[in-house]
Amino acid sequence: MDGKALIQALEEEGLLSNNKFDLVEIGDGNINRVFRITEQSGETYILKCAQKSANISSSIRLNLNRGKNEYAYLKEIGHLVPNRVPTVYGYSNKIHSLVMQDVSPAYTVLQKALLFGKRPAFLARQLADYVAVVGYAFSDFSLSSIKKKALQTRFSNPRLCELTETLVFSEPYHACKNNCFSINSRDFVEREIYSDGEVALSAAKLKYKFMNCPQSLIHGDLHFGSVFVGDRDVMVFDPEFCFFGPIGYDLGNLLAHFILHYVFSSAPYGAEETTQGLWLKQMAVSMMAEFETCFLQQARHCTAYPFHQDGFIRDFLKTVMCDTAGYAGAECIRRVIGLAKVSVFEFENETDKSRYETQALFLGKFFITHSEMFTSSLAFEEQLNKLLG
Ligand code: SR1
Ligand code: MG
Repeated sequence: MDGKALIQALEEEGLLSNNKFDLVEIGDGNINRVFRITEQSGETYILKCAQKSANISSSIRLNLNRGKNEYAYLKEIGHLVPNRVPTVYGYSNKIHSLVMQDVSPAYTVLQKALLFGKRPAFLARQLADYVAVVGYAFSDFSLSSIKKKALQTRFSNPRLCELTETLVFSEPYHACKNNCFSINSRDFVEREIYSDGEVALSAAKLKYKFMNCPQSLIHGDLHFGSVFVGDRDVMVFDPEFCFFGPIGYDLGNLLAHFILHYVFSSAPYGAEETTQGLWLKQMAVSMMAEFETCFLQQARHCTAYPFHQDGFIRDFLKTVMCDTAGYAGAECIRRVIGLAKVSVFEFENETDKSRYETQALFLGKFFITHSEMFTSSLAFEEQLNKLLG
């Protein structure tokens, strides 16, 4: 569909008023097309259009109505934490598109901001609070059983969950046509990932839990390309992979991207830790501590008998922490080996690229195979200090 047809469809559905618009494609996402609509008044909106096949690979076929989940998630979260997600104005069934708030230029995508050396002091705290508040609000600590089951049905997202199951937990662990990395990393990948039985077993456990653990409503793809950062706060966007799953999947994704940025920041300098690297490590450590604190604070007011017991809540939290370690490791591994890289990481030569890849894989492997040791934020602090730098 061309720009004119898109605008016409939105006008017919009452999602845009009869005005003059300009439409420019701005997206470079893996799956959807993204446009900026500018009204004559200068007011701008974002239009996110789903298509049948993914931009990154035409052989990946997806459901066209996936934006409906994203719309419903943004509405729910918008009520819970109003300034943490962009406002969504409507969903078009005709063109399978969302119309939402344009937060630029006040906000930029976190992964780019970090590469430009930005160090927002509030980052760890706000990200941790986001996951803790959403994770708690949609869990059995907070919702009635009936309401939670209804939401689970509402947010069942089978095709995008299946995509994650394949791209994150299956393909990176065996030689497969979608996998791609530096030729210099080949021996390492074959020896340390493809042929290691312990790695395969850990991947199986993480995948099974991802498929069978509806703890709460999760974003489902919470990497640094799904977070905007402004001068005072962050906003989370792009929740089309949302569903009821393990809370540690979201927190683990965030942790993985702190780790990947850490490794990237020091890759050209060998093992030397940079100032940016040190800051990223500290952020990762404080995110874990803040998550623990924020979750426990909310749980103090829990009245859902018998889940309200301190011992039960602390046990639950331990499990979330271990899951976080496992999913952080899995995210590090898939972004190096599998389809859908962290595209902003660029290397001038194969030696730097392979140094980055193997270090990220070493860490990813450690996290997935030792996840049970990460029972508290203190354990994360100890291990991150040992493993990084
Ligand atoms: C077909 S590519 C899909 C990937 O892009 C998204 O950002 C998710 O990470 C997903 O795994
Ligand atoms: Mg995305």
